Amino acid sequence: MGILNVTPDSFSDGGRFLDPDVAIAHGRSLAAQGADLLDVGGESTRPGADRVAPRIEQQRVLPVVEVLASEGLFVSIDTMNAATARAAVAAGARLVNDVSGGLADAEMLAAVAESDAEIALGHWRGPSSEMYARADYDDVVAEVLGELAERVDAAEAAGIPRSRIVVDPGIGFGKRGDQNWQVLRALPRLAGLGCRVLVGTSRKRFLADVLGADADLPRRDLATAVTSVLAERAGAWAVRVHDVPTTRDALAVARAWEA
Ligand code: PMM
Repeated sequence: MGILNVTPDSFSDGGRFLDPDVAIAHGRSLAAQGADLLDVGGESTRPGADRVAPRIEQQRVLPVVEVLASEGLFVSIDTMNAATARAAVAAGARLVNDVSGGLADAEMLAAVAESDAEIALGHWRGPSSEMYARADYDDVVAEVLGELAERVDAAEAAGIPRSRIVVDPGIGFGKRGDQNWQVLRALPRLAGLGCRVLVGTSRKRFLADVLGADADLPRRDLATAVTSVLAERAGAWAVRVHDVPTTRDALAVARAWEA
């Protein structure tokens, strides 16, 4: 899954793709580099970020979703707003990627249920402005698995069959350094929920904790490729990355080893 952030303030690529034509060109290029899905988002979820009005979010993402979907590309919409999800699905998005797992907007699960879109439910403990304050766990793995299982149950109860549900452990969302590694080590257990698994480590701070805070983007992208290969080995269905070629290369090498 290639990341297409149409935002002024995402933490590694904010402002680069705010112009719709530039965003569309970048989406095409991610697809040409081997991304099977394009994840279009109009609201930054970086730590400390403020919420964006759905109207502004939609102005950013809808023209991009519409063009890329009309070209036959698999587009997902990264949003916590039901109204944006509905509008993006109408514009051709096939997956709603909600990092809040349907918690941020009470209408979200119903909005997806009434469409034939898929939904990715992220593990989340509150908005970016407060997520680290809530990173308090006795057993991070058990709590993440339990809370995600509740979100899957809620989605099913709203009328979305498990075959249309993807789960995501929400790396960096309400989790500090080592808690992220504990959750990643437990990915096979997450797959045990019976849904496809999506993992997003791309360029995140817990990688810089390993590499050193001065690690530049190429080094973070290499680290992302390593974690993405390990996630695939642990059963992930998709990995969400900024730099598609590096992760594609790493996956090809890992597959050659196994073949
Ligand atoms: N991370 C970010 C945004 N959206 N969606 C999913 N499903 N999983 C993630 O881990 C995730 C996400 C934050 O990263 P960005 O600001 O670099 O896009």
